[in-house]
Amino acid sequence: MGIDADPSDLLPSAEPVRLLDETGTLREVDGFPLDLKEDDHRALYRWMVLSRRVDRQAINLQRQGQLGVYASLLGQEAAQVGSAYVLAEQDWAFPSYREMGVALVRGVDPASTLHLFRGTWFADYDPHRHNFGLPSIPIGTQALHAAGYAMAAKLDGRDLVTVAYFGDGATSEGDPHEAMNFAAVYDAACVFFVQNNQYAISVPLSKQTKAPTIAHKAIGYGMPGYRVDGNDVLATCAVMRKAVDRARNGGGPSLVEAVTYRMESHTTADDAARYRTDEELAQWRRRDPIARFEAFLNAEGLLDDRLREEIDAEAERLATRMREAVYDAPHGDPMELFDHVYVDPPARFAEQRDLLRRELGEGGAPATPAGGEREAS
Ligand SMILES: Cc1ncc(C[n+]2csc(CCOP(=O)(O)OP(=O)(O)O)c2C)c(N)n1
Repeated sequence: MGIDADPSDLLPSAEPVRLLDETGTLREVDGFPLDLKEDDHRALYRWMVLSRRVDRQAINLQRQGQLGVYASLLGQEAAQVGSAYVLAEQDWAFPSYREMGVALVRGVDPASTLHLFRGTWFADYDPHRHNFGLPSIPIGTQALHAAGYAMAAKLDGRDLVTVAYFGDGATSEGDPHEAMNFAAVYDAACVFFVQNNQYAISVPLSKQTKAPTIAHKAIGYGMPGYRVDGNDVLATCAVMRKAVDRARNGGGPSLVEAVTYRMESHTTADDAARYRTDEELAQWRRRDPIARFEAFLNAEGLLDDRLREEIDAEAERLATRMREAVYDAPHGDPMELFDHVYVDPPARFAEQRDLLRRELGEGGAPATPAGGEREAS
């Protein structure tokens, strides 16, 4: 930003950018042009339907005892697909644990993301093949990865943009703050994409921040903040296109707040009925991102029964592959927990490894821990 620039240019619009109203009618907005062809519309629809199906499959696998836990994206399909769709092949996405839709668009086999949730292995895909980072469970840490990667890419003269995906709750943590500050100071080609799904587990947004909106925080870092209707896939594409182009052209980072809603519980281990009302849920159900886009496609004559059937059949094939890959997948050797952690393990680390080895016993099955031997944790 030049010294004469008006800081208020960094502020988000009063209302989230929205191109499709709740009935699916398109109204273009100045400053956020759509550069999508008919095939792009069909592709966006396809990715959203596939995302919803693989998400449902993952929940079912957890309910069948095949996954330890799973974090659903239901309701966030437009935010995830729209934001990932505008990325170029060389760009990088750094996800949290909720980004199955982004994974799909980056070409990651959804089955391979599930080993994390089963506990068989961290992940079964090569991040460098898809430019899609490993899921971060510690909240917000991936923002640092995205900022650092973009800073390093700039030093190396590589043309790429990184996107950090995190939630509204993560904005209360230190890591996203440090990431946004450094990215801005170093003009890193990084977009911070916040899916504001209204809750951090049971903590509502009102208890998360006193800022008028999450996007307003951007001005504090000296970067533009955009606010978009995250249940509108076209608006998400248009806003992300602006932020990504800006980063690619050397304009530095931006913060994009996609206003959306998590329709499921936080994870399969949570019961959202304890802190949300039926009225609130019904209100957001009316803003369903797929139904809204489908209404638009129908009105434009871009969707027919044949295409719908093709996409549904592809979704079923994906779901079948997920079941086959995950069902009763063998667990690895628990001792691997200690591999690749230290070059020179400290003594305490070696003691813990020996303790686990003793607990597992000869056959690999966990032995009953001997009371005196277990360390307090
Ligand atoms: C560093 C850290 N602190 C706390 C947690 C526990 N935790 C798991 S999910 C979560 C809420 C995250 O909410 P948000 O960032 O809004 O993302 P969402 O899950 O809604 O997508 C918390 C606090 C954690 N995983 N990592």
